[in-house]
Amino acid sequence: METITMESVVQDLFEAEKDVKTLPQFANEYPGMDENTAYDIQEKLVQKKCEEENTTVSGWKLGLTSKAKQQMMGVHEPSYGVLLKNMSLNEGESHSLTPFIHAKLEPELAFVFKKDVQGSFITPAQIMDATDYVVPAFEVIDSRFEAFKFTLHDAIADNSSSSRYILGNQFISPEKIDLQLTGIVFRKNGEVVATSTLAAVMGNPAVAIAWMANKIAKRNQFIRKGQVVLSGAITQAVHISPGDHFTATFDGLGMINTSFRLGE
Ligand code: OOG
Ligand code: MG
Repeated sequence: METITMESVVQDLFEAEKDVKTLPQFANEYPGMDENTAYDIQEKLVQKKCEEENTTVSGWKLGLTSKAKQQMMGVHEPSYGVLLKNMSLNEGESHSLTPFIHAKLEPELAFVFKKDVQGSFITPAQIMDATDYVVPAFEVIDSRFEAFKFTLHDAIADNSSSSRYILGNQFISPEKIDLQLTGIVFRKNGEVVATSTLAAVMGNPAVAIAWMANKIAKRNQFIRKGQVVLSGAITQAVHISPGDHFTATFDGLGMINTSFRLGE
């Protein structure tokens, strides 16, 4: 893809988010957009957001790490995106839906790192060793593409549909919980919308994080001390309507909750 085209794609994605409007999918328009180009676009988009929104990188997110999400989106492999400080929302509060196009919510497990994780053959055990604590999280995703429909490469360019993230307040060492069997109950307005266990995320969320560490190493990137990494959704994502209240209860890790409203 030519540099000039890439710049305009970055601009389109940036403006779509800012102006709360959708774009047609790129993949059909730019058949040459391979995975590497899609991550190039993501990198430029993140850089632009840091500059124009006066923010900095706070971590990473995995996408499409569970069968529920892959089937929902018709995609068969994971992706990653970058989290910024200004994407963080407080747990337990009500948030305005004004900045979102067609937001969805999904429960995830967040890993917060106490060491850098650098290298190309990172194992899940190294991820566990470098993790300070894990904490229940919600991710608000919002695709900049029409009808929330995209190819894997479209979504990668769009920073893996990232929008906001919410961390809970019960921190625990990953050694202290079972990273496969920990159960999750996801409720919307009091009704159970999904149940799962952490094994839904590639068998074990530490496997997903290790996958990402090795994937970003190919682009000379690494997880840094202090960064947060979202595992990828543990259940399917649920559309957010005004007035909705969500909770996710994690076995041994407590509950997180949040709600959404119209207006400011
Ligand atoms: C892509 C991002 C998916 C997850 O946790 O699976 C994601 C999408 O489905 O929009 O964040
Ligand atoms: Mg997610």
